[in-house]
Amino acid sequence: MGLGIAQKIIKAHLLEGKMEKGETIGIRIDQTLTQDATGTMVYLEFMALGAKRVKTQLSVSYVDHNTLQTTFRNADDHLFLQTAASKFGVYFSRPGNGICHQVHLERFGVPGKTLLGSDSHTPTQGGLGMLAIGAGGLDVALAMAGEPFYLKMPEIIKVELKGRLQPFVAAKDVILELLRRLSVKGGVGKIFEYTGEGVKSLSVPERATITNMGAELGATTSIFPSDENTYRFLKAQKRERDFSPLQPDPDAAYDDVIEINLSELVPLIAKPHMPDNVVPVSELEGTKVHQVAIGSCTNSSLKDIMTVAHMLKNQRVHPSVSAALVPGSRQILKEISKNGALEILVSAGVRILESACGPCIGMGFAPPSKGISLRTFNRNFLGRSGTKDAGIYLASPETAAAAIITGEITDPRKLGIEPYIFELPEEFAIDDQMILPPSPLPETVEIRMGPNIKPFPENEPLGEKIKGEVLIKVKDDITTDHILRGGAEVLPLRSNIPEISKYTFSVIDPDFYRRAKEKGGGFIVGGENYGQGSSREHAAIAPMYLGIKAVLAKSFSRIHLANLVNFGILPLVFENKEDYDRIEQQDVLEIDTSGIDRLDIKVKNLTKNFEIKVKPLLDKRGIEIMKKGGVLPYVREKQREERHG
Ligand code: MIC
Ligand code: SF4
Repeated sequence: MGLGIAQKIIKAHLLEGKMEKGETIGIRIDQTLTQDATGTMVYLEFMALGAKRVKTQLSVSYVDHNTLQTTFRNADDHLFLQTAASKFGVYFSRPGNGICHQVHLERFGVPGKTLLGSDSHTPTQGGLGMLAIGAGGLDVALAMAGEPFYLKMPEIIKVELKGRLQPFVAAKDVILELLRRLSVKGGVGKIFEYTGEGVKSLSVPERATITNMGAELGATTSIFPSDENTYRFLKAQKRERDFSPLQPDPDAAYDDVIEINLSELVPLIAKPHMPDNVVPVSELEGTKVHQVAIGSCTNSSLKDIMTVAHMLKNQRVHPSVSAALVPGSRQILKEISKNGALEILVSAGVRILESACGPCIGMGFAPPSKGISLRTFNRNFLGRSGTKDAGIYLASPETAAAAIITGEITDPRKLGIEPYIFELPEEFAIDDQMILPPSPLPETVEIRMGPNIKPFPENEPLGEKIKGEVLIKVKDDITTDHILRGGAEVLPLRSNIPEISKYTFSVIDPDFYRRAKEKGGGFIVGGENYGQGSSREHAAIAPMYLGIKAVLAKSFSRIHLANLVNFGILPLVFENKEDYDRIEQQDVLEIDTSGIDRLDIKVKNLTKNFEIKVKPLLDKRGIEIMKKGGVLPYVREKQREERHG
């Protein structure tokens, strides 16, 4: 039986385990990527591992999430990241150079290689035919130190694309259609591999929009073949040497097949507060819009921005709309300043923001109270924009531009505008001066650590009997934004766990921190897909710091599950989902872990006097990690043993 693209890459990088669905495998990581909001922890962890220089082929540290520098904290983080990168052998993309995924696509992604990134949208590089996976910071630190990356061999889903997109229907609508069909849980434990005739009509940035937002399906990653379009894109980046073709074998076997006819798609939109709450734009036509934002790692490519500029030519921003545009990278900003698109956008009245994540992670441009904001982003979770009672809608740049003109949700096909045909430039405006190479003399580099950078706390080994209260019980699809939100108030505290832990669950339960402190820790009870969304390991570290010993849930998201294990928090799934209904906040539970080696964990609800049947989501390595109190002590001990033969 032949292999698909993902299997081919995994096979070529397999270090441990069998490439069989559900088996734990360890793969070699060629490249890593970090961003500032998760990156400070990654480099602190790298140091805690005793590592000196990265062992990957390439590692890049980006500053894109928090570039506001409202106080010394943020600027200190940047300086720490810059000096750490220089010392450890990591390229450093300075603030202002662009969003990590966009810049990586332009300058570093290579078909056929593996990439591990401390950001959930790392799969963006799947648009280039790379096997790119988002992970918690500690897993990225380990990969930088040369350790394999461990995951469960995912199912591989073939997405067969037929036909071609019609005018004003965009790549964004392809992934919104998948979200509509499959939901935010639909991709957990899966890789989506795109094939079929329709692939040829999609450029690399369009493919990257689709693989980027595959993260919202909960997928491990998404990947496209590497073909002539990939070559053309790399050539325009003067990187044709990085090209290699990659196609599935004709008889490749897949676990499932999904078919999408691109010709039949219509403009789609996700309603508040989940990316899978998708309906056709036509259903919401006439809804008044207060603000429109174009940008984020999903939709800030040159094509996206040129499309918007084309639609806004000789138009003006509707007086009741505030419109902002975030170019994905400095390269794109240079390109649109050269080709006249910037002039069109500014003339129309669009506000131009710095090339960074910006409003996508709540760093500025919050909507007004009860406002409606239409964004080309990938996430519309409650409160993420900075305004809890605002309604965030997600759509394509075409649909966003239509709303900028009319002031309301509008099907872009109805405006009578000529469709835009994007031509990839022969050569992009390449300029790498804001990417600093690492120092050739690392011993001379001093790492600068400002007062906001605190060493991260470590956990203790799991006790045999753990007693405590259920501190919070939450519903299905709780995101890491619910657990530990982003935004301008919280992001500067990412290097300071004692401080950031005060915001744990603050979006849904402002009293959580006080309770956790008062009770000296306890347990969390979750519904399905607990911890979906971002890769931020702070959503595990802060609860660990507050003494959370276990999370009982109906199911977990992949990255958050790995983060919980990495920090020694026991992940338990209910064997009978009805037991979820029988537990209440404040119930006292007792967990007996003495049978952990046999995966036999006993949980008693002492308040209601019944036994809760659970299954720990641990493989062999996971069991050992739990016994040591987290992956850091586990790896350190392994290294010690290796040194002593
Ligand atoms: C996000 O989109 O939620 C983020 C901010 O990029 C996160 C990373 C983080 O929390 O720092 C992600 O997607 O992993
Ligand atoms: Fe940045 Fe938003 Fe992309 Fe996350 S989703 S990397 S915050 S642009």
